[in-house]
Amino acid sequence: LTSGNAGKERTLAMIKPDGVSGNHTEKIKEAILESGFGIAKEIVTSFNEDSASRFYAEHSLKKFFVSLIKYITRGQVLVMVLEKENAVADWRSLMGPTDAQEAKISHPNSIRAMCGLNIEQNCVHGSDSLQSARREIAFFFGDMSSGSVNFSILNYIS
Ligand code: RTP
Ligand code: MG
Repeated sequence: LTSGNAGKERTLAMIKPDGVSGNHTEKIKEAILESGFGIAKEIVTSFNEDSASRFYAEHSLKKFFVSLIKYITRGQVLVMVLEKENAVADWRSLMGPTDAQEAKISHPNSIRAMCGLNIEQNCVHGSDSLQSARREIAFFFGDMSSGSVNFSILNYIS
């Protein structure tokens, strides 16, 4: 017997503060489900400066880091674990390019084209590799004793 999860991969998707406050959540979730992803886990939460700096540690030396932390801490985010074959690459592809202005031209049906504003306020996040996906899923959903999630989970949605 093969399990229902055979061949499935998991990735971390996040609707960023501009996506949540802009009322794009339902539209984005529809696109996710229409593209064949399952939503395995889901939470609404928010970053503080500390948790945001740890989540985006790889960008700590970039010029845009301070601005990125300010942006990602400005409101609630919706974090999901998506499940499907080839989930990491397929979610990146559904999101579109980082720069939402570029997305509007080159990938007009992508989520960033629909909901994003510019290269920073681009509405959604997706893990960039299987390794990142494992780290990011553990960051939000790993057990509390690991110390990875020490910011408040404001609201659980089953
Ligand atoms: P993400 O991590 O959010 O899925 O986006 P990404 O892989 O497409 O982009 P990445 O290079 O990892 O950058 C992380 C986030 O930082 C902001 N950013 N701002 N001002 C800028 O030049 C700039 N570049 C990136 C974006 O919010 C980007 O998603
Ligand atoms: Mg990235």
